[in-house]
Amino acid sequence: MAALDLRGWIDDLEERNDLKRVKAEVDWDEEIGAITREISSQFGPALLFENIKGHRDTPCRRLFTNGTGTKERVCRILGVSEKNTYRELVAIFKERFSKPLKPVTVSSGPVKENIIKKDAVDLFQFPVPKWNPHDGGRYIMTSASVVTRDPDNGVLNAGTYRGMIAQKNTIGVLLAMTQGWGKHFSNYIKRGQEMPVAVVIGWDQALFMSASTPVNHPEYELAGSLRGAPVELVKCETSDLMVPASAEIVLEGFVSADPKTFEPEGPFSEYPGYYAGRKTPKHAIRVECITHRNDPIFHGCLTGSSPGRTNEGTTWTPATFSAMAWQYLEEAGVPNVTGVWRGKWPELLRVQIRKSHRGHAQQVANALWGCHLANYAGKHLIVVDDDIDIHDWEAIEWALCYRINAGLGDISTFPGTSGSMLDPSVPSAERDSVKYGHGKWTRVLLDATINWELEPQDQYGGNRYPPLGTAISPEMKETLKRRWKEYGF
Ligand SMILES: Cc1cc2nc3c(=O)[nH]c(=O)nc-3n(C[C@H](O)[C@H](O)[C@H](O)COP(=O)(O)O)c2cc1C
Ligand SMILES: [Mn+2]
Repeated sequence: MAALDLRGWIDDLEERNDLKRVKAEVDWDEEIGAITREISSQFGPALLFENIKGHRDTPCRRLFTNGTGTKERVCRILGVSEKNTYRELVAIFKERFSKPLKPVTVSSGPVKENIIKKDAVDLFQFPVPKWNPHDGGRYIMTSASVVTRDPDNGVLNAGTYRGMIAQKNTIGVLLAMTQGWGKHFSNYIKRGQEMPVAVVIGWDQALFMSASTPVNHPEYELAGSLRGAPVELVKCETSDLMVPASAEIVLEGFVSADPKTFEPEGPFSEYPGYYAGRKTPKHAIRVECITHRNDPIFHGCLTGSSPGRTNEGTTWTPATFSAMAWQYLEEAGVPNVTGVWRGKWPELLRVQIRKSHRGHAQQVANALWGCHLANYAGKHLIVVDDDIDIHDWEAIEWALCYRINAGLGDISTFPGTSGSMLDPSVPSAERDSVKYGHGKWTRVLLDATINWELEPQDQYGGNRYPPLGTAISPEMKETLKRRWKEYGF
């Protein structure tokens, strides 16, 4: 059974000896981030820091991180066997993401135990790390779920978006107009209104997972589906937004489109494994109210991974993104998709198809590049036939070598598309969230399926490709089996 809130999850981890309470005094300034980076890269335990410099007497004293840092923990959150492979986890996420579970409303909950308003709001009371040496400041929004409501149709969205403390009541954020809250923001701008937001810090990890995945249903409904129990929500104090009743901390605030309200944000160690963004004025959340549990636990996470280095999201974002990409392809009507896999970084997606028509791989590219998942994924797309194992890089490499002929149109590029603001291969002037709404990518399709312009050949039994030259005939296999010892092996 999945844990129902952050404390339930911490108890579960502790029972299984999968939690480390760090009682030594640690500094929020780089030290927490460095310890977490080491432990996370070793796929070590979840961490609860209990003695943070300067925070022994603040209302919030403790910080939890790395809660999703192993595949086994991810399985546990889903309530499935820890032995599941990533291929199986993609199928499990795909199934859960297709079955949204409506949240329920309750009148109150522990998140309302403390209510802090207006001038009493002071974000520096939370043990927020400066996670990495060159971060622009203390990033309070890393694993937080940012809740907004579409003013046109009332639907709630929850997304994981980064945000850095600017003043005691303001947070500079990276607001991409292509993301869930960006779409809502453009509807508030149209009405000339500020956008109410609620930042949920510390709850069931199922919400962290659904809010960090470009899903196609409201995240609360999918968090409910992932954990197998509906999310219980209470109303905010300053807006009609809804938040989990047993969340640790909720920051309620507003975002304005007026550049006079902007605050400095960036840089931050980002998912590509590089710092991204310059310290420039960006949209800001003006926090007007904080509600929190008694003795609240702050929740944050590292981001960024490079070869040999990881963060907790690396254990599940490949599976959640693959599951969603597969689902979007099915919704778009692309037939015979037999596998999807994303590795550590979202830029490269691999899709396996049972090819049924010329242009099938191009259809995959069109559908993926046009869906919500493409905002931060699929700059490069590799499509292979169903005899190539997409979880096996050697098999992919072989397909890239012998099933691609650029001269026959197997490589296509699509310039001028919207894409990640955080990709260092794009000139920084081209990825200004305030000016352009998002970044800019030239996308590439590597169609590594057998090209159907190649005519079937009689000499190959009517196939387009020759037989595998490394195969041994069944008759000879029998002979070898019979004589193997005789050969002296
Ligand atoms: C730790 C972490 C930080 C993230 N920060 C941002 C961010 O600052 N801006 C952004 O647009 N997406 C960010 N993302 C990616 C989004 O969470 C992801 O695209 C998700 O789909 C957003 O929800 P939405 O689809 O409802 O917009 C982050 C993801 C993670 C795991
Ligand atoms: Mn969304």
